[in-house]
Amino acid sequence: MVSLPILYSFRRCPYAIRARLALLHSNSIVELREVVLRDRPLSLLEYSPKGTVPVLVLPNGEILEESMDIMLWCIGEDMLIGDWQELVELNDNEFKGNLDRYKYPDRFDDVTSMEFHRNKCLEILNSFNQRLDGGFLMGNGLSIADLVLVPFIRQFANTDRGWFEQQDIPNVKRWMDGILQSELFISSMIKYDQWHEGDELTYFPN
Ligand SMILES: N[C@@H](CCC(=O)N[C@@H](CS)C(=O)NCC(=O)O)C(=O)O
Repeated sequence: MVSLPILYSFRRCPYAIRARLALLHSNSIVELREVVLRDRPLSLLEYSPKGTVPVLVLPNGEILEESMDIMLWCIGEDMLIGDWQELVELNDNEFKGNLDRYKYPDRFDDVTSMEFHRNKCLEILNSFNQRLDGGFLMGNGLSIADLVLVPFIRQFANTDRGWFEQQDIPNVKRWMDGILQSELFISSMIKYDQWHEGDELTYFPN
């Protein structure tokens, strides 16, 4: 029997979502271990003491403990187009930092105001709105940038849906809705029970 890579994942985590999107897009099959963050399995911490998800354990023993490493391990070269690295950098630092302060203002002691951080994110989305004229972040086809960013922009939109809907960023909304309604995204969000040591194998996709 061929052993599969093992993915430690958490359904709602935007980093895990982007890893699952890349795995699905590249037709990879993995063993899925659904993690509950407050009850992390010992084996996850043994493979990756930092304890974040996603983590991919390869059959050769190599451990990928960053979502971008998992994406780059599986995604096709044809998806690596344009200035995607700059967008990942912008998303993972400035956008995510402001998103967290907008969504969880009580968790930080450097929060100016919820509106301030929401507006910082909106400024970034305004710039995306222009580049989304062609339909996708890198023009007229899906690329790694779309898969990397969409889970975070979804989280931003869902923080206050009523407010988000009032914003004048039609291309962003069309782009996001198109991806969220795609079979790829829907398959990435299928629910799995929490994994426990000794459970039967669960495949992703199943
Ligand atoms: N840089 C990491 C970030 C992963 C991450 O922060 N995941 C969150 C869940 S969304 C997590 O595991 N948090 C638990 C913790 O930080 O202890 C990646 O890209 O994989």
